[in-house]
Amino acid sequence: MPYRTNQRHPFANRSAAVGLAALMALTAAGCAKSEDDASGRAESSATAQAEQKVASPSPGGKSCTLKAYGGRKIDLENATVGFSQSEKEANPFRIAETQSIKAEAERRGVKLLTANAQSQFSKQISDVQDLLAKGADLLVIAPLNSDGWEPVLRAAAAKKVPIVTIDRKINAAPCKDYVSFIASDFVEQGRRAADQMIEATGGKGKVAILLGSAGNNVTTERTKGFKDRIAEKAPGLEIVFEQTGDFVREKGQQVTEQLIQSQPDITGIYAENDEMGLGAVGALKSAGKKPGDVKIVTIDGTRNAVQGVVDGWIQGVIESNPRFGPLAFKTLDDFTRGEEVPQNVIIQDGAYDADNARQDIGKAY
Ligand code: GZL
Repeated sequence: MPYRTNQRHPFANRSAAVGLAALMALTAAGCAKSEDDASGRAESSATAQAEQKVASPSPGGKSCTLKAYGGRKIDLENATVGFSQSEKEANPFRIAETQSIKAEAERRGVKLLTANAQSQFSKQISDVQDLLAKGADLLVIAPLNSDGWEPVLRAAAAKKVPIVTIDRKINAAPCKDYVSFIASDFVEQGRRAADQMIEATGGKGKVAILLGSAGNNVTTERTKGFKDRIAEKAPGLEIVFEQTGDFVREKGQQVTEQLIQSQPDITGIYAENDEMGLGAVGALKSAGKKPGDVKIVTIDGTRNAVQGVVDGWIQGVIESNPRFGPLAFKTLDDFTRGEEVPQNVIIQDGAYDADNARQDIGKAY
């Protein structure tokens, strides 16, 4: 079974040209190999083949230019880019995301300043203020939360420093507070996870949801997509438990331990990221369960979770590709040269199940 993506016609509208340019840039950029100083792990050339591809460049086709944004002309080659990472690099999603940004900056010879908020929003706000103080001419932000960005937006606007946001959305005005937003379609990820859960359970039984952390669009959208799809396709699947595991493995394990006490006959667990899903596997192992006793579906596409599919503990993984480096820098490059960039770029994500996990694990991160 091929490595499947959420195929939609990628270039269906005016901004298709912009999206196509982004996609062509990705192809031209090739697959930057990179060493991750956080974990010292180099991405193999196989995984680099899973660089991001644009699915539909910008819903509604809106774009942004330097002129419309009101920025000053910047020569990217001589500029300093500041990158603000949200969560601690204990999660392979964050490690791969930071590694992709660093590798692309290095490949283009662009000076990069980085900061990591260690999953504390107040620190992310001060991190970005610090990057501005250190002279960042452009910012790439992976936001922890969707709200509370006003102080940063004001400070960046005062210095005419353009912002590109990746992964999670900030609730602010495109082409005014930030230039462009590059991300997955998280509602679609939830829908596809529901399809995998329906397939694994035959559409009947009791399902628990390990929710992501509160205060960001990823958790709300992955939950919405999953619930809507279950209601639409499998009314015989009852959602009997929802609790946050904060996107971390330890909490995913703790919550699952409570779950199997309160719901000993649970049929399936939908974990809104791999780390919590792997925590659930740990709890099930400790409780003496066997692979497949409880059907688990997760989202991210990390190496450990895909191995869990190979081993039968996890039935499906929907990819959330964190390799934003090429697209983020392509956006910065076009924007600073006065070209149109899409206000929203949605990337394609793959999926893994028992049919393709073993052959496609090289694409995991
Ligand atoms: C999704 C990203 C999520 C990952 C989690 O794009 O924001 O945050 O799915 C991470 O692993 O914590």
